[in-house]
Amino acid sequence: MYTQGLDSLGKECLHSSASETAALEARFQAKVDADDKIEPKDWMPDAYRQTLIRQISQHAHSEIVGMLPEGNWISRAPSLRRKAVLIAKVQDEGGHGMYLYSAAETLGISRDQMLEQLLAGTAKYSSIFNYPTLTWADIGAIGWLVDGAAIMNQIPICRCSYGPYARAMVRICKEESFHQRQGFEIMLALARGTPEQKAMAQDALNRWWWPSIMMFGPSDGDSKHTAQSMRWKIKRFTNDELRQKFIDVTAPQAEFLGLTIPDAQLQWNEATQHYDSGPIDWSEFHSVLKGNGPCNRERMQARRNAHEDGRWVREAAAAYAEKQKSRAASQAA
Ligand code: BYC
Repeated sequence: MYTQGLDSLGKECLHSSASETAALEARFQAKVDADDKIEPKDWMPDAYRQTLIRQISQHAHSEIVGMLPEGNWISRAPSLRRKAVLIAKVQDEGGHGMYLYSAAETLGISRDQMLEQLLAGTAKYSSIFNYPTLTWADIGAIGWLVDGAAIMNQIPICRCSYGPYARAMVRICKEESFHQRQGFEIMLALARGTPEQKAMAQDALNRWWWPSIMMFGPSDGDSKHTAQSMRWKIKRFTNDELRQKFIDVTAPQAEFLGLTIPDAQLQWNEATQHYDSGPIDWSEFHSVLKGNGPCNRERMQARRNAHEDGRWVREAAAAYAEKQKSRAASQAA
């Protein structure tokens, strides 16, 4: 739907001289600097378009792949209430993926192309979803930490320079905030439960803490896209700034739960008014990105199977649309 009417994309500068392109670029950057939104039919540098396609499609894939670790627990949620809430949450993630694919389509890529890239393994999705959900407490930890990290990263994207992405993020963030609270509430129930339940909550925190910290991406010195994305106001904060904000809000929450964050160097620093924390094991992050995390293969196989299982639905929908089209054509004749 969104790709309709994009035929004019880039035509403006197709035959333009270097000086005309420079003028277009200057006008574009002035608009970004003034905090105006860039809309699909506006002229934009190709690198800006490609950066957005990369980031938004990776984000969409993350939402869809992110349904898998939690979906794993729908049939084993400990009560009907927990089951209903979890179903709603997983369904929300599917919806987020759909808004984000639609936002990316406004840039001139089709959903089929994005899915092909995911299934071929050429598009990334968040490292965090390559970890297993071993106990019910993991569902609490995902909501509390993973959705908590997601909100920290995504609230600033509501002010992203690209209009369709920014607007999609407003609704997504409202839902993410509910997700974070449901996770924290699961953790609170476990932390105030039996010693076994509290131990389960602590074990989940032990396993999810560092992957959640890594979710924010490489540290600023190693982040190849941050500087340009900040100039374009696609990103409003660097990876390290967001990571620090997350640690600062989450550490007191762990204390409230009576749980211990697995970082011996985590300590409030009165001088900086931030928490100091220990070093991140970047070798683990890079290994997960290369496809060698605990669940990378399983996640990709699940997506490929889902795509194959849905083939008959796509074919039936296409055949039905074709039938409607020829019926309308014969009636018009
Ligand atoms: N995992 O230069 P950098 C969710 C890649 S959904 C994998 O800093 P950038 C949720 C990065 O793509 C969570 N790859 O990049 C869903 C780049 O590779 P390429 C997803 C990562 O783009 C369901 C390279 O490393 N959130 O929360 O400036 C249930 C260099 O990095 C990761 C989003 O997608 C990673 N963690 O910054 C619950 C938010 N980190 O493309 C929750 C939108 C980095 O050059 N995305 N890479 O091959 C962003 O804000 C940014 O894209 C990132 C990375 C901060 C993630």
